[in-house]
Amino acid sequence: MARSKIALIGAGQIGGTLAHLAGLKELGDVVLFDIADGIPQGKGLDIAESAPVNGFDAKFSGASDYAAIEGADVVIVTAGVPRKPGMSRDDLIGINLKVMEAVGQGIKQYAPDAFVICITNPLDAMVWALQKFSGLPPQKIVGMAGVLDSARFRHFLADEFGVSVEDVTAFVLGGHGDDMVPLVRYSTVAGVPLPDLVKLGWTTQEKLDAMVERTRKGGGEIVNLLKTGSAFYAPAASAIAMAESYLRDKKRVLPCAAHLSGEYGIDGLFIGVPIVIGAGGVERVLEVTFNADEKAMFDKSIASVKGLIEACKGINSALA
Ligand code: A3D
Repeated sequence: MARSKIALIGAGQIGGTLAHLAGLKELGDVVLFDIADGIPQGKGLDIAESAPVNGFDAKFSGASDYAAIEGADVVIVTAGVPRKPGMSRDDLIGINLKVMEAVGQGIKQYAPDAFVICITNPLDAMVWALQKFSGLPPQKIVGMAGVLDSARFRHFLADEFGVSVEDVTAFVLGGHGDDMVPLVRYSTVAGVPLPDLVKLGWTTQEKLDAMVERTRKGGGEIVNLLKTGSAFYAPAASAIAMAESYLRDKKRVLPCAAHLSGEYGIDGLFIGVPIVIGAGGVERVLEVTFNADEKAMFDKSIASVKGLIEACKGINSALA
């Protein structure tokens, strides 16, 4: 069987890390695409030269012409600009919306059958716009945010409890903004929900609340430390987990920004919810029930996403 083809649109910090991880996991041959000529070619060659040492077989190439992504099975989009200290994700909307238009046209022309994972911020609006520009079926395009936000929460929890990250599950839903919704009731250590662990004295409610808040601001914490860009190792690892679930038909249940058609009472938006990713793309949306507090947080997050969509429509009349 021929190797899968993975196209990475954007060969910056996340794009380069994605290429390296795709190689280490032997997910397929990788094409890096970027408008900055030389960067995708250079990173591709550098990673190819690491393959003999790490013992993986895959081809890596760099390009600045969309024809190179032709026939890709998976496309992961990081093209655009990241935030700098003092910026919110929403400040990126004007520049990155234009980038999504170009990327959408490239995908439409050369990789209309791909499973597309968007990472560019502001995530929930950019994946919505990319679906419109590319014309992809909604079940073949998702946004990466929930896996990352949940991983941040899992890291904080595992650290607090002194247990393996493997035994901590967490769900962070809603939009990928500071009002994202970490669902404490649905997050567990080996199946034991966090509220029960508070009762057992494993942590206090105050500490748990602080970890929830740190998760919400997790992206900003890294931006403030790096000063020149945003997180890239954990975002890349998260998108690779999603790509792997599609390419290997693993049917993992992952929180992702998926197109909703009535689920959660939402129609036509991409919102972070648990989905099953398999060979069919988004194969199923898992609808969890919310209590009143969770519903209020979710609704607030949805309102923010709707505001961003309206802003996109205001910038580009083709989206209205
Ligand atoms: P960076 O290292 O700047 O890479 C972006 C790359 O995109 C650069 O190499 C640019 O040359 C390239 N680029 C710009 N315009 C185009 C274009 N029209 N076509 C092709 N390539 C282009 O950024 P990064 O990799 O750190 O981050 C990429 C994006 O991911 C940013 O928008 C971040 O805000 C976003 N991000 C999202 C998350 C989520 O959890 C959703 C997390 C971290 C970063």
